[in-house]
Amino acid sequence: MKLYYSPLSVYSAKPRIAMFEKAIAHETRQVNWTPATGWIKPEELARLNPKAQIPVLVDGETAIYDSTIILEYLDERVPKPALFPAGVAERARCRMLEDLGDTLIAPNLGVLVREVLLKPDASARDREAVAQTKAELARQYQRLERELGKREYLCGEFSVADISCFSPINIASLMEGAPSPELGNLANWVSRMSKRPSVARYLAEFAEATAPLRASSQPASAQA
Ligand SMILES: N[C@@H](CCC(=O)N[C@@H](CS)C(=O)NCC(=O)O)C(=O)O
Repeated sequence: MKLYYSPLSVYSAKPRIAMFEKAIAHETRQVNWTPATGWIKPEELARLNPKAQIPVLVDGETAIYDSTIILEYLDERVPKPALFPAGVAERARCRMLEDLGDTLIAPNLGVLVREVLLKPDASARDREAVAQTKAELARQYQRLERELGKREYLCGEFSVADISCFSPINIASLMEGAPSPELGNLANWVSRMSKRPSVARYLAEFAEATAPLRASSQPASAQA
């Protein structure tokens, strides 16, 4: 198998963590992003995915795009360890929580990249846009706090829901969008997730890829 992805891409983290979790050996083709260029896409990406987006998984003659579809494919192709719960209702809940990460948390990252990461000088930011985004993130974090309750993972066992919610929370946390530490269930879950070997491996790759961005987003006064 071959994965087109970027360590900076919120949706690419999903197959990356799932493939580490399932110990699926695979080749990779990294797609780069810089603030100056945006995504630098390989010419074949539009052929593999009509949306020309990452991630894309190529398995023999089959190209699969969209992180949610890729995770379903991987779980059917390599069933163990399972990334979906067993019961029908639990599976539906798991898919809804995966969707929460993908469509209610991740879309807030655009504003944080534009207004926080790329504007180290806070006085230049669109304060209202940042406040609205943080308020929306806080609403979703409160929901996750309730969904977690006393569970170790969102669906009991580790699942696609954890992967999908963790990725945007981790990226938002780099740009002033971290969950409040008062949300204790969520804070414990973030810490548990970060120590899980598949996630820790992804986080090491993420830290390496974001080091130059983190350095350049420091206000001039904080730079060495
Ligand atoms: N729903 C898709 C979204 C994929 C997506 O938005 N990928 C971004 C990177 S995180 C991308 O390729 N952006 C480039 C573009 O849209 O041109 C998924 O879950 O895979």
